[in-house]
Amino acid sequence: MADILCPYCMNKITSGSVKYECPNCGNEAQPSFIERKRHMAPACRQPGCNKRLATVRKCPVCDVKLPSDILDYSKYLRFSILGISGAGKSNFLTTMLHEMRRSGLPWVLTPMDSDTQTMFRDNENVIYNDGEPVAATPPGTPPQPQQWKVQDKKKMTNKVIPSYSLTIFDGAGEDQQHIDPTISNYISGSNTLVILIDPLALPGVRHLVDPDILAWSSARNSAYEASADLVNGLAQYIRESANIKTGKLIDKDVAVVFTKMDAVFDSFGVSTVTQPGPHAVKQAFVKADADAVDMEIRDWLMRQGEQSFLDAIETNFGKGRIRYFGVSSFGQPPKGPNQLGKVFPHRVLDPLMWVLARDGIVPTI
Ligand SMILES: Nc1nc2c(ncn2[C@@H]2O[C@H](COP(=O)(O)OP(=O)(O)OP(=O)(O)O)[C@@H](O)[C@H]2O)c(=O)[nH]1
Ligand SMILES: [Mg+2]
Ligand SMILES: [Zn+2]
Ligand SMILES: [Zn+2]
Repeated sequence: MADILCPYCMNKITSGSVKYECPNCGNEAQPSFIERKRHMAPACRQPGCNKRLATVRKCPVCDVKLPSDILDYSKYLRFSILGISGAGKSNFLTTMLHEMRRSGLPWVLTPMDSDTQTMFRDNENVIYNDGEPVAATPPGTPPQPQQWKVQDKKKMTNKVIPSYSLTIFDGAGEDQQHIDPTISNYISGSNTLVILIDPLALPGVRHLVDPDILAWSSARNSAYEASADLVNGLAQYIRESANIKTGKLIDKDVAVVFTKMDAVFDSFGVSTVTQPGPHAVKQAFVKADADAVDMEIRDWLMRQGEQSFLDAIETNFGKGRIRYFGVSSFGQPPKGPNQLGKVFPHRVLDPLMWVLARDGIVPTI
């Protein structure tokens, strides 16, 4: 069976350890061997409950109520958005989910719980109706896991649609002094990390950008003296979270995603990364396109004197497991402080399509 993590505390759950509770009397009910095997709710044997089914499933570690279909997903995907404060995580997450939902792709995304639905709707309204960027996440907010269900309409057989659970954390990586134990479990259990980098925080890049656009695109002054410090800080956070010794490579696939690309498009000239991504149209992860983008971003960093950024990524994550992406959540720079022009997200689906392709859900062509 697929390896399940509790969506709330990220501890491992198996079909043998999940707790069943009676919705009538609140007592725990023990399933039989067969019931366990078939993920069936056991009957409550308390007097007065009349063998009513104990349908409430709870996490054996944190005791929180689990989605009722938690044992039925074919795969558990983890998409964690890591990045320092102001990197553009919340705006990226919102536009990525919005695009995925309206793209007409056969992978249908639905919120698994009401918190996820509310959080997404509120942020979506801010960007698409109010024309403003999502506000900075208040410091100290515990990172909340968003729970999405991904259903693969293309692989429907006998009226059964394969479903995957997708957990997304917005907020990991900010507070490098205090590692959140939930995120820690999550990062340890993720094969792929998605690291968001604000290109405007890199000293070699800032000078390319108009001062107004720079001001409207940075929540706080997030400039770094040296780009290697930014990477090393994030890598240290990942090491502490996932218990990886200093000096040892972080053995995971990594998407390094440059946000706010609209502010630096001019310095790319004629290129692939400034063109819309082809993955949604092709309903597949187009490897040649992603390879071209990866190359262009590496070249561009070199041209801006940012070899130290590339080196810092390589010394922490190794050579072969990194892929660079370039996205813009808004598609063009803001028009003023807290004021967006028309929003047409650029390539925001690329990293997600890669992650889904890694898990064999989206085909690679
Ligand atoms: N030009 C431009 N600016 C962007 C883009 N995405 C985000 N920004 C700006 O970057 C700032 C930070 O974005 P957020 O999404 O709040 O970043 P975050 O990583 O969630 O930051 P915290 O919540 O503070 O940790 C905001 O002022 C946005 O206006 C983009 O695609 N283009
Ligand atoms: Mg945020
Ligand atoms: Zn009962
Ligand atoms: Zn739990």
